[in-house]
Amino acid sequence: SQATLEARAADSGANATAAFRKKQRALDVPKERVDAIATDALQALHEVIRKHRLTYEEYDALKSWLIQVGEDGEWPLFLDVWLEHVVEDVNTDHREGNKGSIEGPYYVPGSPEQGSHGTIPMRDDEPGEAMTFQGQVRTTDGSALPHAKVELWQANADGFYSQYAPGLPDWNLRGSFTTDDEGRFEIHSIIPAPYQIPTDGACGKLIAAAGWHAWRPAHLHLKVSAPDHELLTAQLYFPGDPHNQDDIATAVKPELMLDPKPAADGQGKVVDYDFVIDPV
Ligand code: MBD
Ligand code: FE
Repeated sequence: SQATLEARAADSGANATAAFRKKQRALDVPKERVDAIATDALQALHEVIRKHRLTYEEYDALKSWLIQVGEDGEWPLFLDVWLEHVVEDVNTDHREGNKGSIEGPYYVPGSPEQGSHGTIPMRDDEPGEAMTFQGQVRTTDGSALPHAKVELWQANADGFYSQYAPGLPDWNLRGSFTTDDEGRFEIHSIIPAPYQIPTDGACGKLIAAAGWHAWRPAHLHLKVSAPDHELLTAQLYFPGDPHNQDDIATAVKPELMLDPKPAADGQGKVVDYDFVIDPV
């Protein structure tokens, strides 16, 4: 069934392209910025070519690989895995509140609202270890933020995201929660599996050709928002995952590590995690 899993995984890259086209905003980057950024980007590449004295064989391999990334619909995957972490860094390094992390290719806005204490949409027989994810949302002066929005999306116990892998209900393991009067939330879900980026598309070909691995550690994706506050996009990780040290997407930070504890009723794990978000 590994072949089936990988074949299904390959759809994810192409689906991410279709989804991005839907949410894409107008491209209104000013001419001065395009000039400055494109000039520097090209110059950086020229330096790489000189440093490594690129052969024509390598130049042609690059051309055919770039064509393949587009044909496989994997530009969102490529960009989010290998570049977004730096974009995230330069856009959030002024913040006093919680560290965040990259959004990645699989966010879908508008997931079902579940209140302050609720269960994320999932199948009756959803495989995986039960997880209660709970905490408080505060602003940087320490006061609680009631009615803040906490969106959670995650892979299932097979490492697949709904709407990007076939055969899953549309909103499976995607939910929106609203903090209570004390800024608290409590979410019932399952612990996600580690995620292997598709190995049979162009990104997988690069990974194999370079002798890298395709793994991201198991993670939860979150967006935390409140009026007059900066949107926090984050990922949270589980201790002991072998890929916390070598995430292919370079999106792990020590501040994003969870501390799961056995649940009092013996059913799975409880994780406490608070979010502090910055006023605009
Ligand atoms: C993911 O699930 C993900 O979070 C990122 C950043 C890239 C590929 C797959
Ligand atoms: Fe992910």
